Amino acid sequence: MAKEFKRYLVTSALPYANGPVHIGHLAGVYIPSDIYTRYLRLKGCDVISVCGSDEHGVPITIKARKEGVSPQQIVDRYHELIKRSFEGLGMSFDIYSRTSSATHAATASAFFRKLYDEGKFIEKTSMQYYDEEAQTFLADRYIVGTCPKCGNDRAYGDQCEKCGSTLSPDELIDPHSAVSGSVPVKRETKHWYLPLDQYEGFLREWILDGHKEWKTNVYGQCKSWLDGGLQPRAVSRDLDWGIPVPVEGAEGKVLYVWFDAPIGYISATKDLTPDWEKYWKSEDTKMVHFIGKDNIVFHCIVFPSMLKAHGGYILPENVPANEFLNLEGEKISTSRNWAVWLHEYLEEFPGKEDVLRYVLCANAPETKDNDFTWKDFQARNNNELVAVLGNFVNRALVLTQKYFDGVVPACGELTDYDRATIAEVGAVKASLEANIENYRFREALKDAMNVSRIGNKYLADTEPWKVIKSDPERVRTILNVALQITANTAIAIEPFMPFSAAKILAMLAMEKFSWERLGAMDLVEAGHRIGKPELLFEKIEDDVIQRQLDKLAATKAANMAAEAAQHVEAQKDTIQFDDFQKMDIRVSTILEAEKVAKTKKLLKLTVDTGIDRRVIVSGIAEHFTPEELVGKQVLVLVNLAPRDLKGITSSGMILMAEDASGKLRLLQPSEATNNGAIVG
Ligand code: B3M
Ligand code: ZN
Repeated sequence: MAKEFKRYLVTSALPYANGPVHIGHLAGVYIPSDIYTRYLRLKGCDVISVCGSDEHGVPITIKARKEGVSPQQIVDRYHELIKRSFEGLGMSFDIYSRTSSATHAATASAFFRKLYDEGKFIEKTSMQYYDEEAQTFLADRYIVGTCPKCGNDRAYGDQCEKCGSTLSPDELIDPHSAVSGSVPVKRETKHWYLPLDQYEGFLREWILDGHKEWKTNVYGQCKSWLDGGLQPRAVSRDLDWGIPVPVEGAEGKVLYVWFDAPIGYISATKDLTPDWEKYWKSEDTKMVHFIGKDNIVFHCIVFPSMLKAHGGYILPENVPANEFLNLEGEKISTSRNWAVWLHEYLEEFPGKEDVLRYVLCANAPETKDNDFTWKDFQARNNNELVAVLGNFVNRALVLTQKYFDGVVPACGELTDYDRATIAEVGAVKASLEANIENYRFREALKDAMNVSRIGNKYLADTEPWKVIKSDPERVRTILNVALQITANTAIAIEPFMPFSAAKILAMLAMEKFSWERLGAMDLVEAGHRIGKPELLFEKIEDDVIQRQLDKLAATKAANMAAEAAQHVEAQKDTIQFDDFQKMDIRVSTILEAEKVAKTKKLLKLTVDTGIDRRVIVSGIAEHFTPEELVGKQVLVLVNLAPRDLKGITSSGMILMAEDASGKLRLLQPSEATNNGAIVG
């Protein structure tokens, strides 16, 4: 039999405060954790949900350096932005804390100190990359080079984002400093290591034998880490941003961000309640970590080993990590701005918080990477939220207003069909619960939507708008049943779409129901007066979606140009002065320009070279219109051997520059110059 727990501790990965939150974070971590927490709360469980900003680590100092501000300014900015946008989306954390807090510094320091005092660390001196120009050690992302596994030339000292491999700085080919670009030297430095190899036996037993129920992607990753053999891991870094290593002789050293960040869950709980220990130290607590797949090793291997080494803490009961969400077929990327940012969505789609929550849950990358597309977003809104959920609730309420003046009619005798419908609604609860409790949120959402699907079908089949003429008594029963289903809908969707659930309750003029009432048919009493019906969802038109697609297209174009700019062609072989002297280049004026018939690219230009008037055929028709060329001065290589193009003899070549995006530019003298002037 499954173990019974008295309380729940839900944690959600602490977002790095070096940028805003995007839909990938939401679908992978925060939407599922919020659904789970809201469900448990509705059930009346003792549950707390903790989260906060991860404010240490190299990504933050790199961002600060790039912008020329302090790391503190960066984390202050993004902590506020993330916190506000989470609230905007209805994330119901009991606390959203931050790892730059005093509580956290004290908690993480004490944690480290206990392990240190008890001899749980290995102290090791090693040679590490050092940037002599910037006078700093190069931890993690400060060192960049070529990935030995996939050849990506922008891999980091801790990870290659292209192939996903975990790396150490020593594995990088052609390492260089991300700070100064210089080639680093090696210098001796001392660090503390957690000997993970000593925890292998414990981890094998706890995960491989004890948690076979974990999601296959999570279990599989743990198994492959364990089978690969664990190594001691450094828990300190040479950096000036972080929690100082609380040991004498450790100046200039801070705790590694992945050592302090998970302890952030503990400090957040401390900030939330003086009773924090009952959540962290009692075997009656079920702790669940919601994370993305790139965090599995830290939450399943490293943090549990830390907790075990410390002693006195519980371990997670489950770590339902998700895979990644892509955007329009491409990997979401913060640096390439390929994302839908939460704070922008909230601004651009006010009142549509639940639409995003719905789409991201319906599409969550639970077992494999998945794709978010704006077309799918639109289709799900229009065909599911508007056409099913919104339509049903609206019909039930509007018909009650229309036929009974907004007063809930009494239920008369039930037909077999009514009874079958009621039974169907009643069956939703068990399935919905099993799905949420087993972290199958997509399936759970389908169950929740089923309530209104059943209601919609019920109204379509019973046709109260027709029956009202012949049998108004029957319509009382039909609408009573429909209103009970409406109230059930509000319960079922609350964990997923809290704003819409609250709207339905407001329209019913009812208070929130407890989860246990799901399936009941006496939720709304006869004689109760309902409120004013409003539309729950509105259709999203094509132009709204097109604007988002245009925005992405602009991002893509900007990225392509930026990437091209980084690839300047290598210099050609050396030539002698004589070689150069052979080229006769003259200032000339374009007198006439016309397209060459039956070609896409060719223009026939008549130019005055100062020497003569001649014809030059140039493959630039896709870049310039004939009109914009006429009258322009250009540079012409006049002694290029003539050649025939489409039956026209071309005598010379107009010089142009091709920019990073492939656009052509004319080269012109800076001021008007006589034709025939020699360039050299
Ligand atoms: N800051 C999130 C990330 O990898 C990382 C999670 C910490 S959870 C303790 O984006
Ligand atoms: Zn790689």
